[in-house]
Amino acid sequence: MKALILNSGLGHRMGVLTKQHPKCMTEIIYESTILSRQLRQLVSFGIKEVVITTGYYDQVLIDYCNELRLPLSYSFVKNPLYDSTNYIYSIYCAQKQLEGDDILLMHGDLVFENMVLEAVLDSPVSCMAVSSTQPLPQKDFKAVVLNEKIEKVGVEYFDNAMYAQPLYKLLKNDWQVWMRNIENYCDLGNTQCYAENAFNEVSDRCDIYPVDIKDMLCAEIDTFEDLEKVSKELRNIDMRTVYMCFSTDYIHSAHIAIINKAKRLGRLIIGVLSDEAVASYKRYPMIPFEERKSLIENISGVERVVEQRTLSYADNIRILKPDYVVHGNDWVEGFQQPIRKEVIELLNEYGGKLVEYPYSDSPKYREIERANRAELSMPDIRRGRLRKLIDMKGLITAIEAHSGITGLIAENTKVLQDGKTYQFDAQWISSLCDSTAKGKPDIELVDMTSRFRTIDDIMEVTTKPIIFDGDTGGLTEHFVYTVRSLERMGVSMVIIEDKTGLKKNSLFGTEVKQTQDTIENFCEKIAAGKRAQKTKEFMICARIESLILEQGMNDALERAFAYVNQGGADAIMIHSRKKDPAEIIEFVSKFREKNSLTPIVVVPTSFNTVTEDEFKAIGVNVVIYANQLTRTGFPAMQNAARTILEHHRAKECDDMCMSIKEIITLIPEE
Ligand code: SPV
Ligand code: MG
Repeated sequence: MKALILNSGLGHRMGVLTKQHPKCMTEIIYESTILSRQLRQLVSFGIKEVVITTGYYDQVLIDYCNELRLPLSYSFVKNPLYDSTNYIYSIYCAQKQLEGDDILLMHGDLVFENMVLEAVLDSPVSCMAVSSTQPLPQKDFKAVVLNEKIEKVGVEYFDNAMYAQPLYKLLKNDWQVWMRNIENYCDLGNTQCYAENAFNEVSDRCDIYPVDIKDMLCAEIDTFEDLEKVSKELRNIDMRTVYMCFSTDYIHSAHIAIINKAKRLGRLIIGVLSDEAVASYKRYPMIPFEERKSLIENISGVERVVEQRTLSYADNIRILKPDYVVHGNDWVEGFQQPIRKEVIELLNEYGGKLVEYPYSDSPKYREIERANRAELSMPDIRRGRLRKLIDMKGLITAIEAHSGITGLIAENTKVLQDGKTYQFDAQWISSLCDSTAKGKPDIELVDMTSRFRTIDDIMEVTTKPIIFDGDTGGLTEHFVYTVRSLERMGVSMVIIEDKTGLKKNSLFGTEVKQTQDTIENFCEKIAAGKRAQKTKEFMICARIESLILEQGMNDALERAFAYVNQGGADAIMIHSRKKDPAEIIEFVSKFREKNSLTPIVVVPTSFNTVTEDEFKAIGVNVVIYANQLTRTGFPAMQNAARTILEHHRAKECDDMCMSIKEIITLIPEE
């Protein structure tokens, strides 16, 4: 595509302003002239070749273009008869330079906003800028539209006519038809009319369609009044702001492409999603907020970068009141639909606009994302992430997983609520659920080799950190090996409970005989585990069973402080099987009076009325949903099995089943 700018004319009506240079060199805003602004616009749309017809002060014009030092290749074509012919003859002079290419044709005194140029250039067919909302001018061009095509262009038409401006995109074939008739005109000495007169005769073969620019700026500068009016409008246009938001931690060509489009609309402000919002919406960010922010700050044309703390744009839109919000059209459907709806509603409140560009979902970018996820699943990267998430969010959640598929549910389940996204931060490999899945009781019967196999199955298909239920940790001499194995596998935390002998599930409480370890022994077990570990990040959490075994609050607290201060535990878990959360709340507040830093873990299976926010408010850091997938999944299976037996066929079971399509989408393809 080549641009053709017609600049041969005298521009008489501009008086002194065109005494020493052609009209296109008139300053229109700050240090921009009509021409320099047009040329910069062309550069920003990726146009590289420009044909400029000259005449009046031609050398001044050529020197000026060269001094602008823009990445454009110019062909200057002088119309030697510039003072006695119209631009039809200038085009005729440039016919060689205009052969064989699509042409973007504009008059040299035309000023338009970028959205106009974008609409024209985006047209898949030849087109002309017209407006359905601007009044018909008395003297200037109007276009007659018939059967959706432009039939005639001229100053004299009023019926079926629209406001029109000499800005065209002309595909090669259409241009050739028009050009041939321009040649016919000039060969016959018909050089004082508009080039459009030649078009009007061949419009049945030269298919130009109207592009409606409505109220956007696209105007010729013929007089001082035009200059004043358009300059003022441009000042307003230049003040417009554009807002976009990025969650990405790497920049690829599609990001640059959409940024380039967005910055044409105005001063570009980019929101960078906070680490917490990225982790909740997508996955753990590969690089932290500050680095992502500076990455974006250093992209040319980005004027300002601000933090966006939720997936919802609401807060930033209310503060910044951007004229435009730019986004890919991928959010028209799917998960982000409500976010988009909210953006539109907020923009409507003050007349802002949402501009959407086609989303580029190239396999190349999906490959990068896959590589990032693969990295997050690696042991060394995964292990330390639990601690980072606790530091980042204050409170994190984990859900039980006991197989690859339950791991995928923990990994991929996401909910959008009130402009925020929620997903689980980590996975809990419960002894109860792991044993149950194997049809065994929860009494440390399933050996470590088998438990590690479960971890491996889950790790193979997920990226989220893993908290391992280590039961009592077994003998200290065995526990040290367990620690090293878990660490090597990439597990982030092991939780061991302070019981000895034949351990039973805590939810039996005192209904079965269970023995609590001594403080000294248990501290030594923790300390041995800490000495054995090879990395800084691996965490050993001491689980206190005093409330389960009805040993009282003081015992629980004494043990908690000893396990942390003497044993060196990285976290503590306090457990209770009461429905009433009172003893948990009391424990947490008393522990926090003396220790504000050590993470506290809770498993609210019984005391399940407390919300995550309430736990966070009292100082809890990790909430584990320890068995809900098992307790919902297996009854559903029992029910299905019973239904088939009752009906002697599977039809009645169908409504209870997930479709094959759904089950397939649960499992991502590699
Ligand atoms: C488990 O999930 O195996 C636990 C938590 O240890 S609880 O069942 O509540 O004891
Ligand atoms: Mg357990």
